[in-house]
Amino acid sequence: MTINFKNTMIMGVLNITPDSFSDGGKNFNPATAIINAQSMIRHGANIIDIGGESTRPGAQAVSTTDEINRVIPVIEALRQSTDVIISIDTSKPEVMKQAVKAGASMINDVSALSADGALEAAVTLDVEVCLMHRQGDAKTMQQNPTYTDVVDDIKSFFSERIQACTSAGIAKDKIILDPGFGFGKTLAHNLEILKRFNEFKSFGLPLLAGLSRKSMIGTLLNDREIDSRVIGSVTSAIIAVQNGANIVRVHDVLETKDALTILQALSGDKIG
Ligand code: YH5
Repeated sequence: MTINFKNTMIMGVLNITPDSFSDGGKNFNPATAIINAQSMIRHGANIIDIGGESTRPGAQAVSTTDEINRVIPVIEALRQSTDVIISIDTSKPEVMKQAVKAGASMINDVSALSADGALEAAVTLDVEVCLMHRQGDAKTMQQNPTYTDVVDDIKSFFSERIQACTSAGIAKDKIILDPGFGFGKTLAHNLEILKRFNEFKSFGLPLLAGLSRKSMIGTLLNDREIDSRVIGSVTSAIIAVQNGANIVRVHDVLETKDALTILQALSGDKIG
């Protein structure tokens, strides 16, 4: 399968961690992870985003070796059994290299290739890269996020990172942009980003939206617990697509696919 941004794509989340707060570490065993990935593919996922490090505030940092040992067997097994696009969710250059060697064709980096050696790794690997915006680091980002204008500030960040990538030798048409819902943003910031999502279209690049199960949905639904945020998550994904998102990163693939199918019937857009 190849990436075709004319169609809306579903990216299914596969966390290979013992402590993920969105899915409770259910994929820590590689065999279970593969079964869950195959089920997301059956349900309509076009991309599987595989991550071995939790972004949870205060989560244990994971060593490069541990991260590699978690994700590589799953990438290899999926590569052998499916033609789905495999995305590696990491900020570490060595993990990017091993993952692409094992069959990944996309890098999803919540730190937008800012680690030492990450830009260089992405140039050599010549795969799609998703640049996500984040204010602050995992520990501090929710303490007091501040912006002059949240959308304009994120657009300035995108300009700077696109420039850094293209100067390093990454082809512009390999870049995907993501404003990073929940990463150093208040509820008001997240809502403004969702409402004005279309403004990120000005770069002429594909846009990714990750809202699934996040705190903003829990807060809007009166502190709803994580596994009862499905309808809120699907609704948010649909709004993001209507406002210009090309890829939605979700935990609940079947439900999101159904909603996108209804939207497609109205708009004539293709899905997948
Ligand atoms: C994203 O938006 N997000 S990991 C907290 C939750 C539920 C889910 C409190 N990686 C993104 O999914 N990569 C993550 O409940 C991402 N864009 C991209 N590109 C956070 C997450 C989550 C956090």
